[in-house]
Amino acid sequence: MASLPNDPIGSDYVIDQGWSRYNAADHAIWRDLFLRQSAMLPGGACEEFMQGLTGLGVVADEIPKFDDLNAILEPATNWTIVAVPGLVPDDIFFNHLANRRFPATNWIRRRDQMDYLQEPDIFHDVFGHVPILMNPVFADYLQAYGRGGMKALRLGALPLLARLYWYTVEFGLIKTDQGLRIYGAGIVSSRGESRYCLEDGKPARIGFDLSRIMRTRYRIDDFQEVYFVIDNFDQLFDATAPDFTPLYEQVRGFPELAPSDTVPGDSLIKLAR
Ligand code: HBI
Ligand code: FE
Repeated sequence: MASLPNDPIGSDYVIDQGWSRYNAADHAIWRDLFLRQSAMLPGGACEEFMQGLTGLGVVADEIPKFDDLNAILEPATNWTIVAVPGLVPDDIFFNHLANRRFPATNWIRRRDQMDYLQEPDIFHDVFGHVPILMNPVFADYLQAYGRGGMKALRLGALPLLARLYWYTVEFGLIKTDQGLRIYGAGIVSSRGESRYCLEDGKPARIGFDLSRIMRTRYRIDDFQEVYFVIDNFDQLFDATAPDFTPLYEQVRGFPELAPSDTVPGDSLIKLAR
């Protein structure tokens, strides 16, 4: 079906990045965000993220052009970045992921939003999410998540599946021989939380457990009170490969957990001191 003549977006919400419309102030905001987050990356972000960032050639100088990123990303893992105007409806979002397209917001935050903003902007989406898509296993995981999302919508299970996205794609930690490292985009793009999640004694860090994650509410207005830690990306992909239909039923039979709750069976990970 053809889109309406006055519909500038299209049914998939994809727009042109409009790179030439960024001004010097926009590029300067990108640069300042990039520089302060880069300072945290050594000893903070996981190796897969670092390799992705370097491999993509994302730098401080200016807001990246999606076409340039795609020229590297697509041959690497068959993902592409498409520009969208902001949050898109769930079904649209999942359809993009299921087709290995990452919808990235095309606008950048204002100076007074350097530390916090409620919606994703291009810095969160490109600096936070895209580098890890250079990793083949994570790339397959995010596609599987998109397929699972379309199914969860049909089953009325989106709130449960959204917790998996939150506690992995956005706020995931990974165990390495050098200690805990970050792979979640929400952390890696946040100045405060990138230190807090690895160093602060307050939040719990719990070994990855799919049904435990689906029972756990999350907060969007403050640093997390719990992080879930994977051993490696294969664990993430393998755990989420099966059909979730019976799991949703099982999880609905258990009480929900607050982010601050711990329960018997949690594998609590202590910080090395
Ligand atoms: N749209 N652009 C964009 N980015 C997201 O992360 C996003 C979205 N729409 C819906 C959505 N996320 C949620 O469905 C998931 O986080 C579960
Ligand atoms: Fe995000």
